[in-house]
Amino acid sequence: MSESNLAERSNGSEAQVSGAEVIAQALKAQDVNYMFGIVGIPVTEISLAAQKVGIRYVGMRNEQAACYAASAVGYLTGRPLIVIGGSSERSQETMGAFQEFPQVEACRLYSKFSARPSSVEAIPSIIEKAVRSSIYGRPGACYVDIPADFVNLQVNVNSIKYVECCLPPPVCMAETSAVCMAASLLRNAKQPLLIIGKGAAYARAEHSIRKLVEQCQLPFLPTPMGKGVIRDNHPNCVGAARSRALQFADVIVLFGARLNWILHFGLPPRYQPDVKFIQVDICAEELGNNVRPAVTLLGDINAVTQQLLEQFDKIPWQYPPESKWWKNLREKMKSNEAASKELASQKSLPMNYYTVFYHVQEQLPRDCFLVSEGANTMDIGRTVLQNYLPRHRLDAGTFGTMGVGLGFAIAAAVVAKDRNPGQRVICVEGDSAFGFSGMEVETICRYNLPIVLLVVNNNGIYQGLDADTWKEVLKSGDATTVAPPVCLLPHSHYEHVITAFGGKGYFVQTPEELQKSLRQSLEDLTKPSLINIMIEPQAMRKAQDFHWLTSSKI
Ligand SMILES: Cc1ncc(C[n+]2csc(CCOP(=O)(O)OP(=O)(O)O)c2C)c(N)n1
Ligand SMILES: [Mg+2]
Repeated sequence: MSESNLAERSNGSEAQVSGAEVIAQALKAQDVNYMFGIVGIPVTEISLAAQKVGIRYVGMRNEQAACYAASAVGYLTGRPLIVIGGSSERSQETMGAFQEFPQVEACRLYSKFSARPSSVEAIPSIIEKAVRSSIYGRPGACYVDIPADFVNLQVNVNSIKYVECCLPPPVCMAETSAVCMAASLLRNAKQPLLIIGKGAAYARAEHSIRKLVEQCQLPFLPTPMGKGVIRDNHPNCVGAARSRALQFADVIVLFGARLNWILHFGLPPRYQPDVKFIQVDICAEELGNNVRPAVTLLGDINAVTQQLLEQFDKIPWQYPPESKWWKNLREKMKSNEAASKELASQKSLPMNYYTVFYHVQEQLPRDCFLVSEGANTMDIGRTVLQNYLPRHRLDAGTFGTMGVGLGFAIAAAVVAKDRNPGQRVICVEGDSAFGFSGMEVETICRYNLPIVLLVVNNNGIYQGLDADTWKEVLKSGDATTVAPPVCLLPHSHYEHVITAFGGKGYFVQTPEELQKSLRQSLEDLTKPSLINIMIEPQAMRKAQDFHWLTSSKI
């Protein structure tokens, strides 16, 4: 309902408003503009009311995918995830009501704030608190529980007090003495390295970090979601020599990057035992995890980077571009890039991962959103596919959660449609990863979203079998006993999933077919496409300097 409608209906003191309308209006007041979900009793009216106040409602096929989509919108717009859950009626509590479950308690572990309003009148302030909690400090999800009987409860319109939109998160800066110490450590570093994490992307620190990199001529390495904060093809990006850079750096600045498994916990043998970390983070509890940092800079990453820049403005300093460290990194980048190119140029069929990604990279629009999930598909894709803009890469992230891809792609497409019509979303999926949320293809077609889905199909999880070997294996016994658990059905025609809903599907087996189908998909602005790319079922990653940290990938 628009505000003028609300005003009209509120003329008489008898005017009523429903709980659903209060929820919608309260969300709108907090500048929440997108809602993803699935309707059913008791939440259908909430989605209708949301549409009436101008919130875009995207009906998904699974709540999990809806949550992934909403979390991606949060990352892209700075308005994180609020989960609104319909729960059982208050009067039936403990009686075994329809879908009765301790939802508030269950969500508490996984969210920054989890609450059930005590009355319809309490909804606006609870929603304001949920939104505020989700964006202040380290961002995170919040849960608001709505008893079923609230949704259609009519209350006097004058009894509702909407809460003004919460203020943007306050910007906090690091201690000056710590900033001076960090600058001095960097000036004295022999082999410095900046690591740019997702926190830097979220903090929109791209301009200040790029300035620091260029002014001081420092090498930088993005984490998977930090890719694009500074473009991957920037001359100071040492992504192609990642292991070398981590292993030999003597001073490392972490910009919103956690020392978790993705960064090998900051420990030897992946790092020097005496490496000095300068940790820049908005979350105090993060500081000192796994390694005792040399300096901690607690604050907003953009503001803290500007503090560092002030130091280098006062007494200019540049890391020598002709240093041994730069030479060492450049050599390693060159040899790694040559090894990938060699794999990419292999002409044998079925194609390998590198061949596929090199052809995709050639046609990738520079401003596209790149979404990716899978194991080899995501890991190898990340090394070849370039990001040029901040917050334009969405992948399975720290948890490595399979199933996020289509929800992320839908979110990016919905945001792109609003902000930047014509912008495309390229969603690179392993065949297993695609299966987790495959039915969201219907959602993509229903809203006619500008998404090109690429399914990199090796017939399995990490690897699979070719059709003949699969047949042979099945001869030896029942499939549940003899089929390797990593295998999926060989030669699956995933492209039919999209043609079922009116999208365009392609089945490709050669580089030429891939090039052509990708060109056609990108040219076709009328409908979404899915390209099912058959690759060698046993194709693997090129040899790594270090084994994967986990003991086994199988
Ligand atoms: C929710 C969830 N379930 C299971 C896994 C375990 N897992 C890791 S990667 C992966 C799929 C990898 O296969 P695919 O997507 O086909 O990529 P490939 O390595 O074959 O290229 C699975 C199931 C996970 N990470 N997340
Ligand atoms: Mg696979």
